[in-house]
Amino acid sequence: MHRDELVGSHTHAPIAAGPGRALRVGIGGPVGSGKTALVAALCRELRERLSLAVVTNDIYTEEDAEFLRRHGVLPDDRIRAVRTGCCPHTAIRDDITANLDAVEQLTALHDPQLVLVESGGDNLTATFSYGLVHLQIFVLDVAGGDKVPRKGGPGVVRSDLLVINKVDLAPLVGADLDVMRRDAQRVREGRPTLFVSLREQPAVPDVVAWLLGQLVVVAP
Ligand SMILES: Nc1nc2c(ncn2[C@@H]2O[C@H](COP(=O)(O)OP(=O)(O)OP(=O)(O)O)[C@@H](O)[C@H]2O)c(=O)[nH]1
Ligand SMILES: [Mg+2]
Repeated sequence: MHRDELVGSHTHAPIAAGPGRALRVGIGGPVGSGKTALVAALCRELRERLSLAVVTNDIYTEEDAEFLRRHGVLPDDRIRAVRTGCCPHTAIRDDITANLDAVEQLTALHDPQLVLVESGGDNLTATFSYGLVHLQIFVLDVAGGDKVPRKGGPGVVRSDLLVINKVDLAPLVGADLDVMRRDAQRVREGRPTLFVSLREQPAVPDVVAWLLGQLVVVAP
């Protein structure tokens, strides 16, 4: 069992989450890197401490929302799906109306303190509009190869937290985690990176700690 490993430190002041105002966190990254697995883990770890809601984005289906409901990570009505019908990044960056509607509906129903918005799986160019989220987590996986962090892109370089998932697969795919750590540190200039295995350590304690460090809950 390995421990999550933090490289760098966060630079944002905590965001106040209170009545009518949730901290909104975008979770983006390539197809299959573990975004939904991370959303599920965060819901399981935080649902007793915070009022939570989730918005998922898929191109043609509601697959991710259905997965989260099937696994009971939150009550069904705290999970909303947006069908983007086009490049996933369009709905989180260019025309964010459908996502904002989903957040608004969840806010009206539950007044959540934290809303996780999962992007559809995309490439290294995808980012969230800051009109939609306050903070962005970008999820890569080791199986994509140890070259990926140095390829850069806005998610890899400027996300508030880079999560490099599936470290359990590193020996199987011949990925050198030291190379990934060095490249991530270089391109991210001090922004934090966490190496995790959602398979081996689903509680991802350091991601949870990082996220809790980003918000101050304001009493009603
Ligand atoms: N070995 C291993 N597999 C993992 C890990 N995390 C997630 N997976 C698996 O990777 C696959 C993809 O995970 P998802 O969470 O669906 O990935 P995603 O980024 O949400 O995928 P899209 O939304 O389709 O882009 C699933 O089969 C997960 O079980 C991990 O740490 N190790
Ligand atoms: Mg997903």
